[in-house]
Amino acid sequence: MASNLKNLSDYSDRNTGGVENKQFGIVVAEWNETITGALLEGAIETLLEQGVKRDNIKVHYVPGSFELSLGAQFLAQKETIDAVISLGCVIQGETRHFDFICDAVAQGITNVGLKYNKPVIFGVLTTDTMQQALDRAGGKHGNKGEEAAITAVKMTQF
Ligand code: DLZ
Repeated sequence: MASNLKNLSDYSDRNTGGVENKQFGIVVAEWNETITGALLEGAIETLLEQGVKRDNIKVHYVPGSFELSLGAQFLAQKETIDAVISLGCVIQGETRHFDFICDAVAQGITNVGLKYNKPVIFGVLTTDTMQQALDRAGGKHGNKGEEAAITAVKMTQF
């Protein structure tokens, strides 16, 4: 599995430098908020560890992951924002909602990044079960919010 080979959380204790004056927008889905709250905590902690100033981290909430693309666009269009981190958690249910939401948010976030020529990071868990989500939100597979934050920092240094 790819995540066994490379886990971006491994970078979180290495200060990548050069981010003191960078501004990060974080858009967070309220759906599955236990999980997305943990992702948010991991992302903020990591940005601070990397040297980002707290005042330079703007957090905004949207109802569900489907709304992340538009939320990300609202942030990306601001000239002051250097990178956007999108955090959500979609858990497979009995209906096809999962497929539609996952496809839409992955495509939507990609489009926002390309449209505004800015990093827009996909920090969305797409899991079969709540346990798999917990495992990736501070559990045995780390915290994907931290990975999203590291990815954002690295992309601002491109
Ligand atoms: C409707 C819905 C469902 C069924 N499941 C999730 C989910 O697992 N994770 C998530 O973030 N959002 C879910 N939503 C809400 C949609 O993302 C969206 O907010 C609504 O369809 C309204 O557009």
